[in-house]
Amino acid sequence: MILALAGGVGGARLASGLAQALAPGELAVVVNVGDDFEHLGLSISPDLDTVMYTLAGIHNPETGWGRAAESWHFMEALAQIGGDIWFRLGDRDLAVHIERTRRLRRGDTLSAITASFCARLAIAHMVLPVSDAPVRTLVDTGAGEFSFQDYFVRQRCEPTVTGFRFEGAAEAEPSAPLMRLLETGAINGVVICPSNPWLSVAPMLAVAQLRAFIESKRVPVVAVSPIVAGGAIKGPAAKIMRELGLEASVLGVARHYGALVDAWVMDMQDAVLKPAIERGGFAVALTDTIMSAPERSLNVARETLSLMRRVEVR
Ligand code: FO1
Repeated sequence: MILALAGGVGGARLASGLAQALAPGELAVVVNVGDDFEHLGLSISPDLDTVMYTLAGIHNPETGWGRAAESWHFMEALAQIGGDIWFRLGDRDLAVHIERTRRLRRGDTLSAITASFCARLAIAHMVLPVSDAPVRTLVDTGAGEFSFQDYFVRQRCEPTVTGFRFEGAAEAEPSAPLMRLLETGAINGVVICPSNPWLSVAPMLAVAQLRAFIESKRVPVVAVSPIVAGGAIKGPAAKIMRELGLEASVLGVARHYGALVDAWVMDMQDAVLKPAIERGGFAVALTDTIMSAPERSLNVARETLSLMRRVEVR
């Protein structure tokens, strides 16, 4: 079984490629919960929903988040009566937040709720929140500390980032189904998806048992670069790197993950950086990593799995 660590849009796209390449039972997608928050009395899990909608083929391809064929009557009616509309919840999407909130209140775990939704949406692979207990990303900036969605959506990632905190991570354990996978030796390899290393992957690696499993080097770890030609495909990864004084390139990301990763899938546009990555001791595959269509996601997934097999036999 392959364990794929995924955050938002980039993670969901590679997860959908891996889901096409692997048989049911061969893939578990571990998803960031650092973006989760309570809003309008509802429990919102944006990255879980992005992965779930993408794997079910009902995602909004323009925004990357939310559902396709969405309508916005709720938001319009909320605006009319002076409600909070900075975070947009579509009518269909709302059903998931309302039902998740109801089940959490009656005591179901986030992992059980996610499994149940995924089964109803005919998703054949496992989708696992990294933890059932809350982990909340807080962003330190020159303008003060923001909760994740406040920084990301309300402030449009404009404040200059100086650091991060993952509240709850020190106490959080892997969710029960993830713990079972880590303990049973079912995992043959780990894929770090091209999700934001600081905002999406770091909150997952802050869960000690998951990090320890990856660090134990029992299985090969392959990462797909979220930075192509000095920029992020989507989102603020390159901006954050520059603000933290790091080089916004695949090389900068490789230095950030260091020995946690064994091999890199990087974009052909960055071919000049391949020798520098290899000098760091990493195996490298060059391919077109822009996953703008399902067949492109499948190609990146196949390259990733084939690189993983090469690393395994080293
Ligand atoms: N991102 C935005 O930039 N603006 C929004 O209004 C917004 C609403 C939203 C609703 C449901 C959901 O699951 C995700 C939503 N996102 C929105 C994305 C969310 O902020 C994610 O945390 C980021 O995409 C990071 O992965």
